[in-house]
Amino acid sequence: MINSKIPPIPPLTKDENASISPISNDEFSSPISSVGMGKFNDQYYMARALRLAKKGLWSTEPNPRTGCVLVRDGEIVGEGWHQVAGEPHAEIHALAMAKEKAVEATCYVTLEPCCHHGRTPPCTDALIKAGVTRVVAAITDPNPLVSKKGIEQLLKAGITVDTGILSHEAEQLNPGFFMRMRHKRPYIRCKLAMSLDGRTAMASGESKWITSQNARRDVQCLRARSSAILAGVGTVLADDPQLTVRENELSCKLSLEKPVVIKQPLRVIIDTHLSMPHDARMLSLPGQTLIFTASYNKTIKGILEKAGAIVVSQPNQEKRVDLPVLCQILAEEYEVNEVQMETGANLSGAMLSKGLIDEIVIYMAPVLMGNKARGLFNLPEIEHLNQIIPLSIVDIRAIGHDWRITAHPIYQ
Ligand code: AOF
Ligand code: ZN
Repeated sequence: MINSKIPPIPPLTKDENASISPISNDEFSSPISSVGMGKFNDQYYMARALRLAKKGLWSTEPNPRTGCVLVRDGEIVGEGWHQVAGEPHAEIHALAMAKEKAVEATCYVTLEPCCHHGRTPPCTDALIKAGVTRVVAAITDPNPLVSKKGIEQLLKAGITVDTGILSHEAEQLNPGFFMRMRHKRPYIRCKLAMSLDGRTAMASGESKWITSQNARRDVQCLRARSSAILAGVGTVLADDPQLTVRENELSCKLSLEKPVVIKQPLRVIIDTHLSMPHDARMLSLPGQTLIFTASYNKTIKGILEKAGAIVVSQPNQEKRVDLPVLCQILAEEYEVNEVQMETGANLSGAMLSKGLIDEIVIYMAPVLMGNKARGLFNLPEIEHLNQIIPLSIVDIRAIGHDWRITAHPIYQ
């Protein structure tokens, strides 16, 4: 029986669900453990821990979204989720709820418990001290400070540890954290709006409002889960965009338990020649703007820095911004997990041809723009069919009158 004192997790709303990266068809492919088979098995409790973890979609970065459920004698005695970096981890919330009932309980947690002193003390110590006898972790932590060491500590303390339950889902919930820890770069999602005939802007560059307001509200949710938004200076010069998350425009509910000021994603502008206007609207908005340039012009750099921007000169041999290095800097110096690209066809094409785009989210509006209009990705190097980039489509759904297609490029 589930303890009636534990409030049920409210189901995700349709919109909340839609803004979470789709889970593939093999959602329930992880093995079911022979331990804990009864009315509710390990998978059941881990699925619940994952649902709790999803509540942290908007707020935990740079930390991973993590959930925890404590079960004793078939009864849920505590549960929690990591809400904000610097605050207690999921296990600590669950232990606080369970109090003495944590003794001899099983802890279901979506990530290997940490064993290091970061912004908070180690969860392994807290679990050992509380008398938990079994830990089921969906997946090992890719953070080298923790990886497998958390499990080792628990085993040393005589705790039974099982892993591999819904591990795929636990990783999918944290694509940026896993990418940053494993490959020292963020997970990059490229958002595009296009007509039914695959055009994204008129020949003049005019491109505002191809899709409906519903789609734009959905984009706000993707922004809200991102650590950074990437755009080219051309977009700044044409539209003077804000590139912010605006709470009143979100179609999803942020599942925060207390009122907090929304953390604005870092705004990253690629600006080869430093043509960013010093009075660009985003420079006076909450949040930070980071300009990557190939220029070393100290005077303009000084003006932009005075206007509030951080300017990083990072040219490659062709005197353009070095995109792979930019990604590495975002991960290593700014702890950026997920990047949302909102760029034109040139930058989108350049990022794609360097294999730097992990996910493409296309909003397709029921309009035709004609063949003079611009395409999605400028890829001049593609001339033959054997060079085309295949996509694996993982989700298609209607967003108002538009369609949203989510796909992963398959780089050969
Ligand atoms: C857990 N449970 O809920 C989370 C974990 O600076 P700190 O103390 O917040 O530690 C951050 C690291 O802890 C993070 O990089 C990741 O390795 C782990 N996250 N671990 O046991 C949690 N969020
Ligand atoms: Zn921890």
